[in-house]
Amino acid sequence: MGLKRICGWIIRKKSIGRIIIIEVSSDSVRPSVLVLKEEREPELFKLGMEIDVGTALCFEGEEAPEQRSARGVEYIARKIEVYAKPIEPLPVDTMGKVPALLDTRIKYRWLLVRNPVEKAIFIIRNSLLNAAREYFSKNGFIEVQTPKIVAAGAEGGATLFKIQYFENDAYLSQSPQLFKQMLMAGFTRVYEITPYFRAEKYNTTRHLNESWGIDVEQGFINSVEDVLQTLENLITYIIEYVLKNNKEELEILGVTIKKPSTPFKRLKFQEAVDILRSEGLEVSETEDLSDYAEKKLGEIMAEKGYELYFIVGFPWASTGFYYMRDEDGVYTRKFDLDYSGLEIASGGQREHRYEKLLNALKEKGLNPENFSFYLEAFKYGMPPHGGFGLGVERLLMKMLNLENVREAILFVRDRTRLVP
Ligand code: AMO
Repeated sequence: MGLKRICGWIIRKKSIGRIIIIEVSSDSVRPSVLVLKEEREPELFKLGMEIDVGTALCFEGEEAPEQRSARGVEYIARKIEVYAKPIEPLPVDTMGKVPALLDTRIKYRWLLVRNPVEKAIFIIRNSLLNAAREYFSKNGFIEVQTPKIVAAGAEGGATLFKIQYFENDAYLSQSPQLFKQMLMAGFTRVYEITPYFRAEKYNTTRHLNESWGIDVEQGFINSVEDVLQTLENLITYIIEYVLKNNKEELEILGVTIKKPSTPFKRLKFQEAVDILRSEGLEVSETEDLSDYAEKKLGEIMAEKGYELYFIVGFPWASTGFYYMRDEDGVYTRKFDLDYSGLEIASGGQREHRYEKLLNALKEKGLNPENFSFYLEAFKYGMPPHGGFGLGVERLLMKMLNLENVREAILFVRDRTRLVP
């Protein structure tokens, strides 16, 4: 067995007579366990006496022939280099034995990622994004980047963050919607992994003011079904990837993710309304489902064995201007994807016909002049297209059974948090 060099931070130190056991948190989810024996390595043992929890170090060592620790791989050290010692006791328990309140976890996330549970969540977040990129690259999507400082919003004026852009007012982007659609004038499949900035004032377990989305747009589609298929395949790919690559992390979190069964149920919006009404809920036929109705529907669908399901055919009155309307004018080709009672994505087929799009903007009370840069892209051969936005934090939250969306992002931006 060869010599390994591992760098990290001490998260636990225990002395038992002439033995010191040091747990070092590194980049893998389980700590490395250094066993120092006075008899065997007196110099390193002496050093071990002087260093404590919080110290940043590197060590060279080899795996111990007898592995006794259930927490991580045990090493016999040959060399220890100390890089930094804490100048005061740590404000939180990085070993993870004392559970911290969510508020503390958010404040000290950068320090708590030393603890296996917190680290596991963000290693899996990384896998989720790796899986998505792998899926896209295998399926002919190219990654694009669109501006985050914009002149007009796509998702409604009330949730725009206004900023000063030299002499003009500008906004932080709520969604790459307008830009990913414009790119359908020259690419057939694009995706973007992007922040969404939304000035939503409410404080819920499912909303952030800065969240991340996986956005897709694909052209030359036959129907919205092509888009549903892409999202279904993407979600399945991500979950299978995490199940395959993150066994240890899932074990540390005590989470079992069910492999999704395909095809996901496609429930018509009107069917969802009827189901909810039959359960005694008051539900509007023209508005988006409330959080409560969405949750209730999740319970009903779970009883029928559906964890992931699409709600398709939202009423025009409830959607953004850019979704394609059915012939009846009442319903649209907009859909949501819900995961155990939480909307994790929405998307649909878009209106690609210039005149109809212009009318849709007007009907929604928007000024076409503010969207002229966008409208122009529909003049020169815009094919039928569609796509979706998938919330990274919400997907991670549901996969890992987290209670609050704030547990799924390193640095939280919400109604009350602007630092760290
Ligand atoms: P929508 O507004 O539904 O659709 O957003 C897409 C997905 O992004 C996530 N999300 C959020 N997550 C946490 N906090 C928030 N405040 C927040 N807002 C959105 C959700 C949601 O399902 N342009 C369309 C997408 C499209 O049609 O392509 C859009 O943005 O998981």
